[in-house]
Amino acid sequence: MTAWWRDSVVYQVYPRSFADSTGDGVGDLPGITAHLPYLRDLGVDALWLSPTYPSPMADAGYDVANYRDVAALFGTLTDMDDLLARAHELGLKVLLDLVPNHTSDEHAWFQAALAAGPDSPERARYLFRTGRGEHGELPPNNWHSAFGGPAWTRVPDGDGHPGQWYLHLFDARQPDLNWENPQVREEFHAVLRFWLDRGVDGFRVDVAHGLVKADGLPDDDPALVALPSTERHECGVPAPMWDQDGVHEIYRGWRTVVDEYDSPERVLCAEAWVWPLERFLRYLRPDELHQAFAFEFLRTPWQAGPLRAEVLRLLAGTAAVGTAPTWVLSNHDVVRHATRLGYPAGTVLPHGIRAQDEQPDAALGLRRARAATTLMLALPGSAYLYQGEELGLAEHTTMPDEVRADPTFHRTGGQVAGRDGCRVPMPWRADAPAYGFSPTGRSWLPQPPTYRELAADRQAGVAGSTLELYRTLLAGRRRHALGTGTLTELPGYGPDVVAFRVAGSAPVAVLVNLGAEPVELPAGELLAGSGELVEGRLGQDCAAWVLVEG
Ligand code: TEU
Repeated sequence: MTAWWRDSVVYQVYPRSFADSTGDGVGDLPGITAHLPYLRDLGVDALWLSPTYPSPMADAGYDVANYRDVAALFGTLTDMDDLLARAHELGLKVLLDLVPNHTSDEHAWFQAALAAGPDSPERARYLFRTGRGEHGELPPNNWHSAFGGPAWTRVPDGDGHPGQWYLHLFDARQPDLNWENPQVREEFHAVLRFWLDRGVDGFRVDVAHGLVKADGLPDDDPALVALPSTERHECGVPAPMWDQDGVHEIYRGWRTVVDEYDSPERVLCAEAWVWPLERFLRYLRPDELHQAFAFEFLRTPWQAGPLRAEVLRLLAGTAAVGTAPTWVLSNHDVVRHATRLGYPAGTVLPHGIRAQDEQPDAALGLRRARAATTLMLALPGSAYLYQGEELGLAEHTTMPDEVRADPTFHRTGGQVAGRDGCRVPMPWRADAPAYGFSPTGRSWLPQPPTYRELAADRQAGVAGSTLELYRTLLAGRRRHALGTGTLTELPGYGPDVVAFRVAGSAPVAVLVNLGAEPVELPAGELLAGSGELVEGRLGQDCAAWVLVEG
């Protein structure tokens, strides 16, 4: 039997913004639990919760102060147990977000490290170094934080004078752990067990490619060090802080722990921004992580050639290591695909969009986003959805700067808008306060007025709505076992058409038309379409599934 995760569709819940049960304007665990039937009805197999641990929220919870509890803002451990129990009752699996690269500066270990001073065992759990320069006044190396600014912060010594520096690849409030330290390794095995024992079905692994740093923390290439992190990854020159060979031993250890829990099997999914493909596939070897997000697919421009090539390349690559791809189009770190695709193909988007930036063509973006999802959900492998994409939500592109919370915005002195625009609370009911997100109408980030028409209650049961399209696709994918199917190219279509035959329990033709010329559909039953047909033919930026003859 195929392992459940091989073809699962996982829905990412961003807890702050999913559903607020208390009225404080921030989503919480009871809010999620109350909406689990919605996720069951949508037709997903599992949910992944972005971090809900105690945290000062300097990076929306990706700064963990205690790995064995729940933040009061989100609820209690009992609320988490209730969520797990209810999800399992409904046949849904639950993944948590594990953040192993760094802790919060409020974690007991970091506080102890500050108090203990240089050369102490407490500091050895992190990456403290003496600075360069005559008085140690310069950072130990030239690395940059992924959020902008230097990757080092200096702390005072016991006598109040400037002392050592510590490394943080992200915010200064997210000190990097030292994974060469056996205590760190033991601690994370124990954390895995803590949650697996409570019934959690797996973890998404944050910054999976960052845990091990090059020996001696050498300078990065000065010409490349300031590149945004994704560009730094794909430039082809190895970086001393990413994708070091030593990281794989850590995952082999985790796999051993996770494999002790086998009914049901538990899963580890890597967030690893790693290029080229051969390096990326190393994370997916049979004794390492089960899944790793196909970010290269997410980044593929809306053009038939590159899309076709990327699908085939990733299927072949993952097959060579005995697994299947993990497709994704949106998450809490990237501009939502309904907005991304509303710009001309090949546009290099800034990290977040502001009112003064060029605005997307919203209708075009939504049309293409629906087509992109129609393609993705037909593909063999697993797929991750990000909350709200099933409603066709766009990025909030005109959010006032005063309300932004992403440290990227603040660390770049407002140069980079950051990720708040994709993290806006969900619209559930068009006519309720905060569109049903919160009983008091409060919302930690403002919702744009366009969310009203997109509210879940406006779309449920409405033929042709994005919500119903997702339901149809998820049901069809399940019925025809497309996730475990085999994919071949369908011959006979022009260069602007992506055309595949996916043979699950029955053969399904999947077509995406990226050209201006309408395309004839193959004979068979039309299972799903992302847009209206034009005289029976597939229009531009539309996709369809057709159940074809054997
Ligand atoms: O993201 C890690 C990561 O490398 C990027 O997606 C990052 O958000 C981007 O480069 C910023 O410029 C993960 C989480 O998904 C993200 O939300 C966290 O902020 C980050 O780790 C730190 O934990």
